[in-house]
Amino acid sequence: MSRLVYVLNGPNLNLLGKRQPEIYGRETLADVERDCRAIAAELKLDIRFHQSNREYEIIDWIHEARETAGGIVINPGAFTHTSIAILDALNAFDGPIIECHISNVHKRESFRHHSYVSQVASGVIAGFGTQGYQLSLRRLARLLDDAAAQ
Ligand code: CA2
Repeated sequence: MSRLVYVLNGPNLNLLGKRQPEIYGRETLADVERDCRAIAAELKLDIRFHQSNREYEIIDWIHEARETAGGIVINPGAFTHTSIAILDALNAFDGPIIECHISNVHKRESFRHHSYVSQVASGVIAGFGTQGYQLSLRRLARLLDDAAAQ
């Protein structure tokens, strides 16, 4: 199985570290990408790291991942709670998917408590801050290792 992993980020995550630090922390998305690349090197994963405010772009990256990648880490942002289209795209992906949220969505407004993505995710992480991305990559590496050993 491919050790290429897509790390996908949804709307407004480009603002990370620039607003609402009490919820999302002070790290920017560039910091998150740097940390992901460092841990990916340790785990011998290759990563493609993307962010978009456009639903179709995220869907296109998921379709691309179908052809090339072994796994996906996705923080769909607010699309988590609204997008059947992203769910459908993820349903067509064969490898493990980790859903990652910076904040603890369950401690927040009730509209953040439901995720369309969770039903296709191997695992969900929320409330670990931006460290959640590193933990997601660790889990994905383990799942890819286990699948390779089967
Ligand atoms: O906790 C998360 O990671 C979320 O996916 C973030 C989304 C939110 O809609 C989800 O319910 C939970 C929002 C991302 C917005 O990111 C910002 C970062 C800094 C300033 C403003 C927005």
